[in-house]
Amino acid sequence: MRKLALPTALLACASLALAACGGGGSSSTSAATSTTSTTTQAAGGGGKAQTVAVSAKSGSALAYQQKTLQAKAGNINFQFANPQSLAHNFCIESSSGQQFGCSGTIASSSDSLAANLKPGTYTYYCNVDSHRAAGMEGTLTVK
Ligand SMILES: [Cu+2]
Repeated sequence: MRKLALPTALLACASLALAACGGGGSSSTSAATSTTSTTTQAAGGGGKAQTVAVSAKSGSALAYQQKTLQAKAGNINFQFANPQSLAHNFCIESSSGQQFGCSGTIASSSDSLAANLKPGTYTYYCNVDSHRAAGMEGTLTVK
């Protein structure tokens, strides 16, 4: 009996969906019909993070090469390149002033800043000294 039982079980497994035999982990069979799930607003529905390139102007201008940037809502990886020997960075704030961080302050190099952004209009700027006031900023539109 025992010798037969095991192969039979294996056969049964093989003929069924693999998940039915191997898994068994998700014990979410509690049929709770009363609770309404509120987890449908999970963040990052977009999947992979997109990459948006931005750079400081060459030369010594206190400005970015791009006056505007566009991105899709979700996880965004901003790749900031600074060809200047003068240090700059790349920071983001929302139209209401919420800060989303800055890249490293770098010279003759590049760095990245990751942010999860909702649709809206944002400002990106360099927070080194008075660079922003001098015009080192731009508008980021997230759709
Ligand atoms: Cu700067």
